[in-house]
Amino acid sequence: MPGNDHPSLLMAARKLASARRVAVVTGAGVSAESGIPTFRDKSAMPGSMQALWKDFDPLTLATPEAFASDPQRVSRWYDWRRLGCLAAQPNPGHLALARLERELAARAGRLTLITQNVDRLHQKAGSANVVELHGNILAWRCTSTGREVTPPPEPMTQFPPVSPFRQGAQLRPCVVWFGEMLPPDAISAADEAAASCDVFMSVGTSAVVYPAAGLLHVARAAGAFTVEVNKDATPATGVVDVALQGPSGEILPSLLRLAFGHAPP
Ligand code: BV8
Repeated sequence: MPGNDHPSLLMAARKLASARRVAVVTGAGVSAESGIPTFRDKSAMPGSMQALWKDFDPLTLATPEAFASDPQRVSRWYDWRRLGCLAAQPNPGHLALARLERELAARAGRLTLITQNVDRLHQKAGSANVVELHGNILAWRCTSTGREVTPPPEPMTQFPPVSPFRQGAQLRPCVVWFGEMLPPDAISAADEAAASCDVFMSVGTSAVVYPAAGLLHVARAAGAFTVEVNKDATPATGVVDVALQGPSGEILPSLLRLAFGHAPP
């Protein structure tokens, strides 16, 4: 991980300190230090949720076809993830992004936090201006009427869960599956933020899922200074102005300290 005097870290901090409009895209990596498994990172920490993850392939289960062919297996997988997200706590990376929103607001600036994650940990950390590109796992909706409900914070007892809104219908998680369109208001808000920011950051994402992965190119084309914070190299690493390699739970707090000083108590 780059040391605090690392030139790349210093340059990114300087750009953040003078920025007014910042757009950040986060992926599963930003929640990894909260114990929530990523999609493509197979390094399972024993005893964590990741240790159980090896039995499921997210890319085949996170699809409408999978739910249609095996609603019991898919809804069981999502309820298991939902309970893990409810129990998870924000890590220093989430908290640093919530601080960045406050620091920018204090300077008449604005942070747009665009997330691919469905765990709502950014909101739990205090971030307000969050754009959820892929929905959220805590709300579920009726497969017939589309009406939403938030199940209680305890294990579901029936798979797939039955809809309370229409006889014979089921409940599915309010997430965007592969092959499904993203919420139009979310993708337009994300596009607008990427096209009008001074600094764009890609944090904890393998940068392979579209259209989220395309936002970096929108920001670059618009002249933003671009930064990646990620444990491993990705297709974004060779594109950004500064690539900071390491855990976001360590790099983001360092970046904020260098840009804005120590967090107020
Ligand atoms: C759509 C919700 C119209 C469900 C998810 C254009 C080109 C190519 C393909 C397409 C395209 N347009 C559409 C597609 C198809 C597809 C797609 O992109 N496929 C990919 C796989 C090629 N996109 C879609 O289907 C989208 N829909 O565009 O509709 C359309 C449809 C079909 C055809 C054309 C147009 C819908 C995409 C949304 C899918 N739903 N999630 C759920 O959660 O179950 S995506 C899923 O992947 C999650 O949201 C996840 O967040 C997301 C991306 O993954 P990452 O977040 O990046 O997670 P990953 O594990 O991959 O990486 C984690 C990274 O963190 C790693 O790099 C690791 O090194 C790093 N890391 C780990 N620990 C740390 C860390 N970094 C820092 N600190 C740490 N501690």
